[in-house]
Amino acid sequence: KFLKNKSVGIIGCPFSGGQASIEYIESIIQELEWNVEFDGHHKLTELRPAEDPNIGKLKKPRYVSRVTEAVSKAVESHLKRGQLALTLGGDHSLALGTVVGTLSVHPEACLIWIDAHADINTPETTESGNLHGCPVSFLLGIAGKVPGFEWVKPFLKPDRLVYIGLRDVDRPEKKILKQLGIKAYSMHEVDKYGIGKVVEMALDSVNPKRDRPIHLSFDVDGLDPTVAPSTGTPVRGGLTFREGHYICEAIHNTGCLVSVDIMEVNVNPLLFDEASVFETVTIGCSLIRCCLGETLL
Ligand code: 4U7
Ligand code: MN
Ligand code: MN
Ligand code: MN
Repeated sequence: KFLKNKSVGIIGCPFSGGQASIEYIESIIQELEWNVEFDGHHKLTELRPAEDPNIGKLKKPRYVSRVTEAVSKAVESHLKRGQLALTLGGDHSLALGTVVGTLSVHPEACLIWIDAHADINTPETTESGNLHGCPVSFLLGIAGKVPGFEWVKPFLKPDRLVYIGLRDVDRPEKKILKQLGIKAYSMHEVDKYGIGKVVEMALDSVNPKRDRPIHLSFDVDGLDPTVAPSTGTPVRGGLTFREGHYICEAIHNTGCLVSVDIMEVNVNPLLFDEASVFETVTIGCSLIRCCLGETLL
């Protein structure tokens, strides 16, 4: 509905150890007869400032703000050319950039966030100071003023955001979700209703007429660690292999998908063994295929 042709622009974001094996992904997508534009991994480490002291509790604020701003421009440029924007990460703070990029081209877009975590801590509520736990608060405009992040606009409306897969939400995050009335389907609802019903309810809440562009931000830790082990903050009791794929298939079927993030895939051999990395990269690739319309039959 919103894309010009079967063309996908890949934005490779090796940031904080997150990388992805692009050659593999490219060949998968070509099998699907999508035209692939991949302009190489973005040289994000070059953006690291010489000095980057904490701002309040926030760690590496300047680095993150520069990287995410660059990523927002990359997403914007692919979308403006009518391509689907596919961002491979990397730290989930990158979604601050990808979502701003999507909203700047499609202000009507809604955001579907698949994650074990809500990533909605503010600079005040975060305990870890890690910005990958905060991107949603910046997107909603509730983060307050943090130097370097002035470029983060337009803001996302709370009723355009829905979560699936939550199971490790910090207490202050729960308060924010309640206060803003944000729709969230935790693993409890996935158990209770089944993934089919949950995805339908999620779409009904942010995209009732299926006429709004969709940005899907998929943190692989939304999946159970048994199927996506190489990720920094795994939490037991996650989405199964099929539940993850079903989400991508159903969202593809709306015809509204314009932008996809596959995030928190960590390929650092010092942190994870080869088999874990391979398994996680492989499931990432297969989620992408579903987002692009691969069907079982
Ligand atoms: B991810 C956490 F405290 N909430 O803020 C935090 F539990 O992008 C985790 O979803 C954040 O992987 C996880 O640091 C960020 C923590
Ligand atoms: Mn690009
Ligand atoms: Mn996340
Ligand atoms: Mn997470």
